[in-house]
Amino acid sequence: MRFRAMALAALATALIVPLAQAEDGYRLWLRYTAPASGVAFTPSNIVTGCDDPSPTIRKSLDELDIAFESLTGSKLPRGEAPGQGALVLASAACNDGFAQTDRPDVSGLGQDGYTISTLATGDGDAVLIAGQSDAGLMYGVFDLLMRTSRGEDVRGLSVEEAPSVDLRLLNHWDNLDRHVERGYAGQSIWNWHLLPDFLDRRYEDYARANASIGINGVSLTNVNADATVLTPPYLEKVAALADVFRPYGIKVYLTARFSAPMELDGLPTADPVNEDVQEWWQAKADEIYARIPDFGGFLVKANSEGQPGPQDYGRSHAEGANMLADALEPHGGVVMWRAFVYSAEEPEDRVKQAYTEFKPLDGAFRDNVIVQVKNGPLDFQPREPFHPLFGAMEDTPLALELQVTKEYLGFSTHLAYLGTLWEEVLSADTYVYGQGSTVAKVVDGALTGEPLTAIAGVSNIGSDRNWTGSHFDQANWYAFGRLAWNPEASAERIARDWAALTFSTGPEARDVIVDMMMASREAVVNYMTPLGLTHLMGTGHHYGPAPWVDDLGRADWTPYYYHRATKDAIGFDRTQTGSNAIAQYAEPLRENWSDIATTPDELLLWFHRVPWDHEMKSGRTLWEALVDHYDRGVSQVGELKVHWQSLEGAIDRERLREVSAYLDIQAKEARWWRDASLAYWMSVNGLDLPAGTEPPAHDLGYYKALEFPNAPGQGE
Ligand code: GCV
Repeated sequence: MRFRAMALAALATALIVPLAQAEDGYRLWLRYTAPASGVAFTPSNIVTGCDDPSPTIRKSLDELDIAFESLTGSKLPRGEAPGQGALVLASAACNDGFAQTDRPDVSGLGQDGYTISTLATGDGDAVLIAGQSDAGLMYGVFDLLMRTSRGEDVRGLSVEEAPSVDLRLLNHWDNLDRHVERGYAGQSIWNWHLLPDFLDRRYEDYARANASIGINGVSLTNVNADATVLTPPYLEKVAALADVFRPYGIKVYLTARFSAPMELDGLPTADPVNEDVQEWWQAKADEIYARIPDFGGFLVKANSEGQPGPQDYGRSHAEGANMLADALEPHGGVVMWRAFVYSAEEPEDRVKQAYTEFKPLDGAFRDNVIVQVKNGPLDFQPREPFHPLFGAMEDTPLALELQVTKEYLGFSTHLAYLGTLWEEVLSADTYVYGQGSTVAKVVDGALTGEPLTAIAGVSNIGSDRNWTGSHFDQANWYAFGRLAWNPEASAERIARDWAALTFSTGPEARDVIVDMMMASREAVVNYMTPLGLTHLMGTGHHYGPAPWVDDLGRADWTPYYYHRATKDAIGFDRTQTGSNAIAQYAEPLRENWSDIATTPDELLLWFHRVPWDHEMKSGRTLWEALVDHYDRGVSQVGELKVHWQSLEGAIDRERLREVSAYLDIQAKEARWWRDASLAYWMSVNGLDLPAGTEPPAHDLGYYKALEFPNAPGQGE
């Protein structure tokens, strides 16, 4: 029997080793494979400035071990004193082990900042990574490892880095039953049933990945919130996750259901001015902090899409947020209060409503409240103008909310690199503080002077082996972290770094991948919602085209509400003659966007109602231009496929094959989008397709009859 067991163990090892190296995407951008040019610098040893490093520094040392073992075949030895070729780690709390003359100055680097520089020692030059905090030091370690993985020589480097934004959060829309709202990568990674006793290894790998890109907060649960997460058994589970994340500098946040005092403890009301309600939340905050001393705070969706909130009692969003803020304030917690609200009564153009609601509340929020605003005024569409609240709230900290999961951009099957979408938003000029008042500068506090700054990304992470449902969607997680750290970073530079870390450091293959990524989002816009069209997706699940839908419970959930196509014209008039949504923007945007001639083509039908025969800047009619965009989108996906196939032999076969199959799905669905959209527009405008254009493969009835009751990620 003993022999049998050993034989089985040996077999298991033989199976596990190759599987562990399988190109299944599990290792994300932390693959630590030797770059094509070789590892430029392998330190002789690692020296830390303290005998008893903190958990964060210990995790940094573990990461160096994992990385160098993978990169070079062996871990770096530990050294006693800095010398020639050493890697030296120092922070304010880990500095006193050095001789006075060798002691690095770590003051002034800020909470999460770090430097990588040369440390001259009596024995030659060492590489120094220094952070004021241990978390800063850890970010520096990851930076050095990423550079080394990309083939850079870190000797002689002089890097000084600090994040521009304080709170860099992932928002999971994960339910307690592990369904992920708008999730396309399997179930939630939080296994609530097995927590707190079983800690999946994934939790730590998730934390490593987040720390490597500077993410320092995680809201665990859906904003369509379940109060159960605030009960003692669940708080114990949350505390177990917080313990895993803490050494990586990551705090946990929870979504707070506004009606929790009623649901959990039978209070007759959740009115924020009621003293019992206030005391309930104070006691709840005390209870949470007793278990999780560094708890980040609450994320709240209130009075939006059926969620309870202060308006149920005639109170304002500020009154609701401030009540929670008062409960968290003694513990240092924050409230992230979402501005994604629109009235149940549909009083005005939906894209105006958040501004109408929140602008009058500017200055009314407590200092520990951040109003969290989606990048555009509608809802994470493939393209929207930036949200007019950016710049408009001069006395209120605003967090930018981005959607990493691709609810409206083809789920996880379509290749759509969101770095370019986010760069477009962040670099958009609000003009509120004069030219150059970009959204990035509003969000990072440079213009407003707000002391509290935040960016949140709706997570695309799930239990799929590759974490995000597709290999390329990992890039969106990565890009989110990089842009949250530095909202002025270049999307192309981020794509290049990611491609080198995941697929190839060989410049040719890397450049092919970067080119594909950079073109991908515009391709999606072209075949889904060109020329400023928006919200044309299937009802509820948002999978595929359904521009014909015009009869849902409320008009502003229908595609028709947004395109308003008739025989003569298409588009939503948001100028002075229409809903006047442009009045929510500053000059000169207001003036530019009032006039069709000065409105960029990509926002044309967002702001204007335009006759089908309108002559575009290109000289074509609107109809011809629209058809051309659909065709372009389809052919761009075809090009993505050709580029991808050219990588055969340059990247591993497993991922080559998987991405290839996904691109085939995307090609099929791009064609579906084009054909269904054209069939519908033609049924409305009665126009023929321009000469030489391929007709839709089916008639409109075919597309209308398609149903997808089991499409993934649906909401309640
Ligand atoms: C969590 C959109 C999504 C909803 C989501 C909502 C929100 O409407 O379709 O699933 O709900 O945004 O951001 O709150």
